Amino acid sequence: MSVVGRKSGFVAVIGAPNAGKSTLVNRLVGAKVTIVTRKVQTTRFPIRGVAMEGEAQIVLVDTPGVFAPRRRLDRAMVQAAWNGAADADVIVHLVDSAAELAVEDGSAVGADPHAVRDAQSVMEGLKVSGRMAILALNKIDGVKRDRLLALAERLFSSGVYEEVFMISAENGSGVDDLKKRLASKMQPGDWLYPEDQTADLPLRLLAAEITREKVYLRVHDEIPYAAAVETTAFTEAKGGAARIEQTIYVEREGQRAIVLGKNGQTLKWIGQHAREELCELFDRKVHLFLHVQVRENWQEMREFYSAGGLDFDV
Ligand SMILES: Nc1nc2c(ncn2[C@@H]2O[C@H](COP(=O)(O)OP(=O)(O)OP(=O)(O)O)[C@@H](O)[C@H]2O)c(=O)[nH]1
Ligand SMILES: [Mg+2]
Repeated sequence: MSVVGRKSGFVAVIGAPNAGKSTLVNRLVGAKVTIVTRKVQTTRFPIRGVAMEGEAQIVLVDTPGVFAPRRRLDRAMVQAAWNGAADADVIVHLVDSAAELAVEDGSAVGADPHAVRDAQSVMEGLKVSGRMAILALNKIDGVKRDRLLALAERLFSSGVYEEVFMISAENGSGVDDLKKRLASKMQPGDWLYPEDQTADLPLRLLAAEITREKVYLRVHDEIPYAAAVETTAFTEAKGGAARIEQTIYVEREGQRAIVLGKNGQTLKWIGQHAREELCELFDRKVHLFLHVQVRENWQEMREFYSAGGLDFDV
């Protein structure tokens, strides 16, 4: 039986790569549940974060960016994003307003040409699905007000949005209003998670994601998308510490050398930053051991997909 007054539901955050979806989910939750980098295609599988607003529990689903898929991993990521939207009670389409205006101006520069950063493909997907979404224009900290309003009008005229919010996921502006609105759209029913739980990612996976974030931050320019991280052991050590062993997979020997760096300096940096964050996240001492291994075909290995809930066969 549900407790009187309680409400809950799922909100999927979808959008082009780099729109700020993970930043928004972390901001709404008030804790880091999903990793953020300035690179496109950071999020690889749907991640749930739990936010509370009064008596309402909002389960946010961070999704991989929607773009024109090419490889198997791309296809699985894009499908996971749409599945996340299909299963949710509310869809938030997050748009990087600065990038969108750059596309309008013809001044967009994309490091990866197949990762189209505009709102069009998501808008079309919404049309096909017949679902209405909340449009959230993000990164308003970097755009002029009049251009923002014109952009809102243009996107809203597509007819797939019920409302528009203008926010900055980074500095929090407008996010409280959006959160209140999402809470009001939750349905009567008991909470889906304990009140104090913010994430539901298995610890091993979360730990691997934190390390992957550091790998991305440090060597993404040299080895775009070629790295994956797996937690191979997560055990108790002396004095209440956790012992975590992880393998960083790369596709070629040369990439292994890049991840290691001169005298192992790069790997040391990655390990140090990951360890610090893991200590904070798990609120305990962490001994982290990183290995780098060449596995040419990790993107074709089934277990990488199932671990993150991705479908291998798409
Ligand atoms: N200026 C500004 N930058 C932002 C804002 N929100 C997010 N960012 C930045 O945008 C970049 C991408 O953020 P993410 O949250 O990783 O974006 P994402 O949509 O999850 O990206 P993928 O997982 O790759 O699809 C990061 O460098 C963020 O710091 C914002 O409101 N303003
Ligand atoms: Mg993301």
